[in-house]
Amino acid sequence: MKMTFRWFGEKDDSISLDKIRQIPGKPGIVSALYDIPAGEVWPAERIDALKKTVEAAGLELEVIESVNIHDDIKIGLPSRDLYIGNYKETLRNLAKFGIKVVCYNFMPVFDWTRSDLAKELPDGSNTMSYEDEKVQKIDPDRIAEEMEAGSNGFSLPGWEPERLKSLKYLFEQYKKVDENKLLENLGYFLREIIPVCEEVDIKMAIHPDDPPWSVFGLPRIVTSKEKLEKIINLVDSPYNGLTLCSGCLGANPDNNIPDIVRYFGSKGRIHFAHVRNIKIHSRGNFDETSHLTSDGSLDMFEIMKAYHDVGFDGYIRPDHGRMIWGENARPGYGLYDRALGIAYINGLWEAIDKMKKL
Ligand code: CS2
Ligand code: MN
Repeated sequence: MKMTFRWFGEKDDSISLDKIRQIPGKPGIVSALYDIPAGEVWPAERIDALKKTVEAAGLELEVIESVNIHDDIKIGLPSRDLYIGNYKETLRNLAKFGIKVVCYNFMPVFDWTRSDLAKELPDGSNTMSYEDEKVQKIDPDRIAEEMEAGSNGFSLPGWEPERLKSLKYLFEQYKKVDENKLLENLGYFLREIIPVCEEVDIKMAIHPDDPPWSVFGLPRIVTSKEKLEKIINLVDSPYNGLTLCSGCLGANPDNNIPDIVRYFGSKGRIHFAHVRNIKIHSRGNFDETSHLTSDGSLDMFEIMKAYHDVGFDGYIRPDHGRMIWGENARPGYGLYDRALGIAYINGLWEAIDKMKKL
């Protein structure tokens, strides 16, 4: 596995590359051009500049999270062809600078959703929390404001103001899109772009829906093993793969993460692993926790063992962390708890590896 760490760029991250470089094992960087609205082409010069900044700090940039998909593609409007054309151009530009994996999601309108971005835990740390009843009651028109209010002044990935301008219009459009239609539209998109991916050697890695069930009545299709299977079968190519996010899928206790890792990992379809733990209080209600198994509901040893058993050699990163030791950073993306997550994941991996050789 190749360890990485998500970074939001020089202007919008509280953590410098110099600090990331000192994390044990020196992880690679996962980043994006966060200011480019979904649907537009990423200019080669901007990718070049990002790559140079990362490399000047002695680090590597091979994974992009995310190149977001324009809603017209998800809805299946005639204008999708224009946006798909732009997506292909972006992929070609990324390939010129050695990008190997592109993470994306196919969630209608909103990216991840939480009811609290800084819930205080008994030990005084803060974490992101999800209570289904609270979330489903929020007026979708207001959720963008609520998320922004709790974001410590940082922009939130997937909540770019550009995308949220025309919420009413989008909700109207999605009335015609059920789960089957959304899957069909994903198929249309993948059939167009995967040949380009094969040509330029970039692997696509779809991120699960967070949480893995419908919110605000919008359809969601990246939620379970069965749904992931449908997605990889839309185009049968190793370039059509997954970002396996344990904390997202694991929020539904019916999803057995080690089993899902083994299943898709042995098919060579997991290109990017997001490792995070959550504590499920009751169905639909959970807090994000430290990565440690005993702090949450997921067995991180079993998850890492599954990756090891299938010979996982893709990219991996700790996902969200809590805010600890008084840090002020983007919710979920502080330095300390994620760095602890890396140390822990690396520790599990080394132990599993050496135990097998005894
Ligand atoms: C989130 C998402 O769980 C996560 O990793 O931070 O914003 C994620 O980056 C996107 O859904 C991927 O497209
Ligand atoms: Mn994730």
